[in-house]
Amino acid sequence: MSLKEIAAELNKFSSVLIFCHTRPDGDTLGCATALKIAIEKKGKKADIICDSAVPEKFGFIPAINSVVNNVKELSCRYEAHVAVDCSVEGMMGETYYHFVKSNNTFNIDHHISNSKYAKFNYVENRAACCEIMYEFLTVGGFDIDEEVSTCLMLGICTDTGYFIHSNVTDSTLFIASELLKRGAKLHEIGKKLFKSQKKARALLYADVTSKIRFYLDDKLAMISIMKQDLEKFDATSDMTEGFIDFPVSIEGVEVAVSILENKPNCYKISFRSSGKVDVNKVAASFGGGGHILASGCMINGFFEDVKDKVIRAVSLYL
Ligand SMILES: [Mn+2]
Repeated sequence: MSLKEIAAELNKFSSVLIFCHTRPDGDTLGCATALKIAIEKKGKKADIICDSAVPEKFGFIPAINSVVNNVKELSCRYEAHVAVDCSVEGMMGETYYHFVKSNNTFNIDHHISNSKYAKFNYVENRAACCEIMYEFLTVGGFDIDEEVSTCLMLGICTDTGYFIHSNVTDSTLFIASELLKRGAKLHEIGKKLFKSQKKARALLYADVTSKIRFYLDDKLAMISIMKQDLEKFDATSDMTEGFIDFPVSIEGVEVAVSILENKPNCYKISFRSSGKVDVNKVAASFGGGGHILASGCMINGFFEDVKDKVIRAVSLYL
């Protein structure tokens, strides 16, 4: 189905619940808030649900305070359920059990590994899901005002590392330009998200990067963040977003890996490739996925075993 046909399907409904992925980033939140505001402007009802708390740093984004974390907080039933930026059902966390309760499920995403779990699926390999959402709102006849533009710009900025990743295309810049024309707060996004951080994050970053390890002839650089590291600096796990950009920036490094302790013996692994290695395949070998240059998965086990498994998996693709 084309994006226009999917937009026409969604336009049939007057109440929509939007699902973000767990540990929400700027892209999933940007898509969700943009869609909510745009739907409400048509005089309809729209709400956003996300399994985990919204990081404080996104506080300046329009409608962000309306995101609920638990189905119990919802006041009504919704005719349609829309997942944004979720490549697989599991990315919605616990809220997935609620997602499937609707007969009208939508899946709008930009991960090539998307498992097409909804009734209406639109998946395209783009720099950010917010790029797709911009086109969705355009073909769906929604008003893209200043607030919506800022929300969409957020996802484009965060998923491209402020227009620096190799996923940036002419359409990324074209859409960013259109959003800027409509009043998107590009400078504020840059200042608040890329040029400012909490002291706890800075101290954690210094500590984590000082313990960087190299494997496979220095082609693999690895950082790890344990619960006790977070506690030491009074930091939260969402503060580690972007840490992996440092090891992957090192000359000669083909793959960077970040191992984040999620709970005892359960680790969230993030992969970044500097270009040659398809880390989507590496993550897929552990049941995860993502993009060619950025992917992730969860692995259970003791830290040393998890680390060894990751090194072995990466070595197969070097
Ligand atoms: Mn995304």
